[in-house]
Amino acid sequence: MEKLKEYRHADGIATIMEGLAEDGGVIVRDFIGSDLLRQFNAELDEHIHATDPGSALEDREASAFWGSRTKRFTRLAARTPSFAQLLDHDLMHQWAGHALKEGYWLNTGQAMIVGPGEKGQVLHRDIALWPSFMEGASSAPEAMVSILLALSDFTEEVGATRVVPGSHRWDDFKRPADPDSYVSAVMPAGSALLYLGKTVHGAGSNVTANTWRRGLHMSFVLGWLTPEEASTIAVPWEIAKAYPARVQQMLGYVSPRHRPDMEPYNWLVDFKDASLYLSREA
Ligand SMILES: O=C(O)CCC(=O)C(=O)O
Ligand SMILES: [Fe+2]
Repeated sequence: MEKLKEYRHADGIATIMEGLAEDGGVIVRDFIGSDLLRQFNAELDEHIHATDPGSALEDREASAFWGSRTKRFTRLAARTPSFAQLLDHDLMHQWAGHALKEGYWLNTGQAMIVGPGEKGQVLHRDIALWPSFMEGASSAPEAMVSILLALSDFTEEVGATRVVPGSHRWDDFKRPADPDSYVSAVMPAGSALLYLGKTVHGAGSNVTANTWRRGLHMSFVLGWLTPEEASTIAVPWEIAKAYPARVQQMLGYVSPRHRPDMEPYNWLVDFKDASLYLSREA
């Protein structure tokens, strides 16, 4: 396989999910429109400038994962209103609604800005954040849906994300991936790589002299799993209260439900939906 399957936003989620079931990762062109793309990049500029490349963590393994010439930061819904728009993306919610039937919320939103000279990231599965799901391998329930949004053109040279097609269907997730078995998600800005938590992937190497690759990761996870990012702490209610209800729910200001028509069972305040407590405070 030389290229990932490519769809357009207008193809609809049912068709896109067929490709995802097969390969574990597909490209959707025009995932966001040109206005949002421009606005997003403008809002991110100051934060990219203010962030140093390299890991915030001392741990060597973490540094190898994070890279030394990559800028990463989170708290995106507090820093960029554009991210709140992305959190409300209909196609993303159609997908999450099908894949994560017991309810879902935001796992994390991260800017991943790969700089010149960065080496290829170690290939990995994001679902490794919840070790029991690695044990269950392909037979574990679907727990996570992710995108890597291209905010600048993703070429082989700037470090387009690498994907190992079909790796979500392996029955042993301890089996190491052949380092050359990947396909690069080459795509123009505004497109997104859609991939599963079980799919082996990693950032590519940036061999350019001075071109930064602007990528943005957003993932949703089952509502009964603890997300990577503590969104209710990262994004104060003073900011979140202006956002639509679905965005507030992604951030944890509305309690996740096992089904939309059910009362929530977890992430409660006084046994009730967290949002009721907030409205009482108001
Ligand atoms: O930046 C990329 O292309 C992928 C990064 C990634 O997979 C991660 O940090 O988990
Ligand atoms: Fe990853």
